[in-house]
Amino acid sequence: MLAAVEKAKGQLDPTVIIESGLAEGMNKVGTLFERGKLFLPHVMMAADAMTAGVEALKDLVPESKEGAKMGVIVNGTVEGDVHDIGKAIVSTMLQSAGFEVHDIGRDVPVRNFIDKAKEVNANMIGLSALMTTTLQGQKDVIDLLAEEGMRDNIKVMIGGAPATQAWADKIGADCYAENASEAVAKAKELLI
Ligand code: B12
Repeated sequence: MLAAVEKAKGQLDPTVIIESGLAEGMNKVGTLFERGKLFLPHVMMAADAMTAGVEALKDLVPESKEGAKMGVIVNGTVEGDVHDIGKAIVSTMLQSAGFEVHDIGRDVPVRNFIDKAKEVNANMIGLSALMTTTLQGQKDVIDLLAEEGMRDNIKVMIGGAPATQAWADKIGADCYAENASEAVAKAKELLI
């Protein structure tokens, strides 16, 4: 897989390799897993390959010097949820679009999103959740932001396979994005 990434490196834009190559492959593995054709070890191997692929391309994704001017975004996967492949792609794409991105990882406690946002003076928080059971964590962060009196100053963008526009409306998020390209477009809409 890394050989394929190396081969594609010189010919395609790194964001295209990530979205149309690596993410597509991961989605296929997910579908086959759901149909019972592949098992957890296969998914884990694919996830490792995907992470290594994104890592190998990271240096090619330009880091913008304009970042702080376009907006500061704290991005993470909510508490109880270890899925971080899609979230990492979103972070990389936002960064390449020119935002200053602070990726705070996965299984992130509610409070840590707020603390990091304060620390870096964030304009937006991105919340990823890949399981129906962890979606609630997105609402918890929004509720705590309101409690801390920070809700008016910080936009919230949610994503992850079980998230929807209807869920975003229900919990009062500012936007929902289905994939990384849409996340970039919506962040631009809200922050620039
Ligand atoms: C890979 C994977 C894993 C890997 C994760 C590795 C990693 N480092 O992330 C491993 C093997 C560790 C794993 C573990 C588990 N998994 Co899993 N996993 C998957 C799988 C197959 C693919 C997810 C993925 O990476 N997709 C590829 C990426 C590129 O897509 P994506 O994540 O959707 O991200 C895109 C968009 O959603 C969006 N996006 C994502 N985040 C964000 C954030 C923002 C702000 C925005 C705007 C957009 C956005 O943009 C991304 C890029 O386009 C899914 C199945 C699926 N079809 O989703 C199951 C799935 C999510 N897992 C599932 C489960 C149940 C588990 C486990 C509980 C399994 C177990 N029994 O132990 C554990 C979870 C433990 C925990 N506490 O979290 C279930 C969840 C079911 C549910 N209730 O909703 C799924 C749906 C599989 C299934 N059908 O059963 N898993």
